[in-house]
Amino acid sequence: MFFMTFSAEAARAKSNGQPLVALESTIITHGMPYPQNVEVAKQVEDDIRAAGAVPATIAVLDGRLHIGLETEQLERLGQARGVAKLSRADLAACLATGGTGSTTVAATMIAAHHAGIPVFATGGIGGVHRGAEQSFDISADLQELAQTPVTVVSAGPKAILDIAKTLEVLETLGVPVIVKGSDVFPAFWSRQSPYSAPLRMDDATQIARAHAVRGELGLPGGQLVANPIPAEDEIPADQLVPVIALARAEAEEAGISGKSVTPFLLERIFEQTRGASLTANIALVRHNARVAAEIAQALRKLNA
Ligand code: PSU
Ligand code: MN
Repeated sequence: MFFMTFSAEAARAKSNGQPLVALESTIITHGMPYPQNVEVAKQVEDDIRAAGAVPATIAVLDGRLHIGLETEQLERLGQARGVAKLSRADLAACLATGGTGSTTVAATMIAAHHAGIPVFATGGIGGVHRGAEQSFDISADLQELAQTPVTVVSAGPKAILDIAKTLEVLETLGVPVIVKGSDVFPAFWSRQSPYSAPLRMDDATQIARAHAVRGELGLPGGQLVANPIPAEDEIPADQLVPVIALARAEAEEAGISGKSVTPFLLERIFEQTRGASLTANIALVRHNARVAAEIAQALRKLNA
């Protein structure tokens, strides 16, 4: 496609028929501070390689949709200031006007699907914000899961969101929410939320098969995999309650709205936990990358 560029590694993987795993870039530009963001992005790519798949970090640079970033492109994006945060609504506009932006879960799913990559690893997805009954703030990520056939491996939504409402909307939209290896729905930094797993699967092959069966049935949309953070890395949910409450109060005070809400809350939580949230975040993204690599390989075998 005239606006799409594959990295050398991703292009090679495509032509060799190797399994690829897509990675988003908003986590790099708006989700973690520099320089940890770049270190983590590289580490996660290495984790995917070590697990037998090929990483493709997705971003828009100077009007081109990159499927896989070269090291210097990743480093430049990680240090850039004022980069656009792209979702379904603004991805095409950014490409058309020669802009630069990082891709959210929604935009990364669109790009991955166009590039023929059915599996994508991230940390947390966007969802229904608390107070959405007033603000109407519901992430476009949820609609995207309902219409684009990509399996997204996350650690569940952060407790900055309304988890119960997020699960309700996903159910309404017909998105399969699969918890890997647990009967309890996880909440990002914590292994447990008060909610039970809508679906449970214990291995990557089952998840890959479910993805394939949906395709065979002609069902649109993808799957959300919620992969609980490893026990040794989790932060108990009660420790985060006051931190999240403060961050939300600050956001309200400062009149933050629209796509600035999620980055604002994430930054305040990182600051207030003095890096503890960041350490846990890194561990869970790496864990998700390994699981996504397994699913990508299982899908490859099914389609062989
Ligand atoms: N949640 C996180 N970390 C993130 C994001 C969400 O725990 O980095 C990012 C993802 O890119 C997600 C986006 O797609 O924020 C959702 O933003 P919004 O709520 O504005 O839709
Ligand atoms: Mn929003």
